[in-house]
Amino acid sequence: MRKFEEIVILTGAGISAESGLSTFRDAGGLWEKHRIEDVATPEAFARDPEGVQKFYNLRRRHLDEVAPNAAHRALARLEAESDSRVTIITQNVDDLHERAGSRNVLHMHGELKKARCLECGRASRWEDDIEPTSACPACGAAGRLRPHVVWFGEIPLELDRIDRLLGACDLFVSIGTSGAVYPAAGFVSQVRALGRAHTVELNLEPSAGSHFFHEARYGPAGTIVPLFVEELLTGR
Ligand code: BV8
Repeated sequence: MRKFEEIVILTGAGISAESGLSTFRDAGGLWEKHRIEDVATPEAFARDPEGVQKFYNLRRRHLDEVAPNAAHRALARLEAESDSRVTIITQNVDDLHERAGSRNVLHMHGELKKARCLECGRASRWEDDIEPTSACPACGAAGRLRPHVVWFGEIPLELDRIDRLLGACDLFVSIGTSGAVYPAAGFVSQVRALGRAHTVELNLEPSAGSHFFHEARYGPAGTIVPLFVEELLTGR
């Protein structure tokens, strides 16, 4: 394994599966009747704000009952011990990368533990349920808070910074994502088009974009990610 300078790691729901957080396939468990794309949308929030708030309140509460797994910890170890620059771009709205010790984390789809004010637009740290009467910590407006989460049809966060990271990386690793959701699913082909970076997929099974990767390893993230990180750090 050659020496890399700029490592960009894209993570999806699969990296948190062994921590006990549902991936989107079984998020249906919370919404057996709906597809996630139908309930995680601005239209769903306009139609049924209480229902959508409840979906996110349940998931935010559940975060306190789960812990990072060996895959999250391995990525934190890579950032701490490698002299390469390591950036995690996560599609996940959980806080498990941070709780494992990763510092350089970009949440392109937002975070369960933040609330965004429809009045002033500010996103504030938020640990509890968002209630109909909850007031914005920044401007005080009551009853105007939504989850700081990017829904289907909304533009992901920090796309300019992501573009720069993808343009500069010499190693792109995709972990635990089905490659079903854009623009995240298009990152690997964006990197390949530049012709510089080595690209690796670490997943339970081949994703929709597996053919774009130079290298792929399949198995549970909790097993294959620590092994991959060990190879990166020791060069063998
Ligand atoms: C946008 C926050 C415009 C919410 C999420 C038709 C064609 C192409 C695109 C579209 C289309 N129609 C609409 C679109 C656009 C749409 C989209 O892609 N739809 C899909 C469904 C077709 N995208 C959007 O709307 C995005 N916005 O396009 O704006 C734009 C874009 C750019 C520039 C200008 C304008 C916004 C999408 C964000 C939606 N919000 N999350 C919430 O969490 O509630 S998406 C949500 O699902 C996740 O964040 C994630 O991104 C996505 C997919 O989930 P994954 O993370 O991949 O998880 P999944 O369950 O799918 O897969 C799990 C994987 O893990 C599997 O592969 C499995 O094998 C593996 N696994 C399981 N266990 C393990 C494991 N791997 C390892 N170890 C294990 N133990």
